[in-house]
Amino acid sequence: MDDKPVDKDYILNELNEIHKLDYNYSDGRILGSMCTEAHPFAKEVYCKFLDTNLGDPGLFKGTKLIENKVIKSIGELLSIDEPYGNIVTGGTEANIMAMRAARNHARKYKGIHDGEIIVPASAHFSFKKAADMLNLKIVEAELDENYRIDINSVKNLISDKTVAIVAIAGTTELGLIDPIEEISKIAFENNIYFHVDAAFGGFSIPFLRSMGFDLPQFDFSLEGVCSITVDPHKMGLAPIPAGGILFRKEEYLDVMAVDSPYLTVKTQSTIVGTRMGASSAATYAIMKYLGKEGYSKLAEQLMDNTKFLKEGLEDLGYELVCEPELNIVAFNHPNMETNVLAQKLEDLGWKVSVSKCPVAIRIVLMNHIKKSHLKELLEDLKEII
Ligand code: 0PR
Repeated sequence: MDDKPVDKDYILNELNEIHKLDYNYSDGRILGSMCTEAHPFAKEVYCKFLDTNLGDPGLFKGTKLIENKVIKSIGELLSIDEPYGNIVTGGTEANIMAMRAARNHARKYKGIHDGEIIVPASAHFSFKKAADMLNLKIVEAELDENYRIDINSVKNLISDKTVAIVAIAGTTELGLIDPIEEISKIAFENNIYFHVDAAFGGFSIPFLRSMGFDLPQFDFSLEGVCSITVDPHKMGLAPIPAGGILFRKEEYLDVMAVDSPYLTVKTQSTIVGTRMGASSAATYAIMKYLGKEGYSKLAEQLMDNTKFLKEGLEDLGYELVCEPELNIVAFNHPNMETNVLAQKLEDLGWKVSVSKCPVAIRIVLMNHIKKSHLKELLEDLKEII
């Protein structure tokens, strides 16, 4: 640290220089991100609430009210009238909270102390962190030939130690939706906590479904679903950080509550103590500002771009890994190693992402990737093939 104060302009210049090392969403070259540039209005509201702290909600009663309202609005999208939950830092924290609720619930009501969680092979790595932190064992369910969780594999893995089953609505690598209705039935019949990770799909599937897209049910309308992760900072156009965790019942928050003696509230169920109210305010603002109409338009437009890319790739002779269900396209060259293709694209300035299961180039068609960028990408891919 400097001994003496430094001039603002000097600091800003220095920071601007360093900031230039970052890629910009607006260049349309970031192909593998589930985040995108937040809506300007959401950013404006975020700044207004920067100092609010939901770790001590008695001091920020207004902001706490906003968090409750956001959770209720998201709940409405997910077919539940009275959800319980929080706006957290992202999908990772949301998934950790869900696994903590499941573990504590099973410990309290079933006496399970060395719990297992059944998680599809396609699950995001946040479940590995959750299992490690919560001392749970991950039991990996196989995928079927279409890269969705295999229902029989889940059935076979259920044991006396199972504290949770997880399924995904919008997988990280391929954007696929697991057969959540079927898994919900199995979980319900076996009285096992069922968590749906809709970090990516939660802000698009409800809108696409109401527009007539043929997508399966994934939300609280299925009686086995106990909690859902849904991230405003992915498809919700809210600024980072903004994740969402919604629970069906208050008891799932209660089993995580610890005493918080000197605060304005007696207990706290979140993992984080001091936590941002700005994320709730910004999410509230953008959801209200865009409305169902705005999100539907966005989701539809991104699906349109997805179709455009998919068809362009097929016309050029590239091989798609699966039929895209949401706005992710994964593909390979007919006879070039994926990593070689990825390197060629990197050399041409594209920031690509390679999926592991199966190995493929994976493009997440977020709002910053416009049709003009896709046309340029297809031109480059034409040269390569
Ligand atoms: N659940 C699913 C289904 C996810 O895809 C992700 C993140 C998470 C949970 C965890 O969310 P947070 O990262 O908010 O904690 N999926 C992407 C990933 O980690 C997110 C991402 C975002 C990747 C931006 C790249 C990137 O540039 O792979």
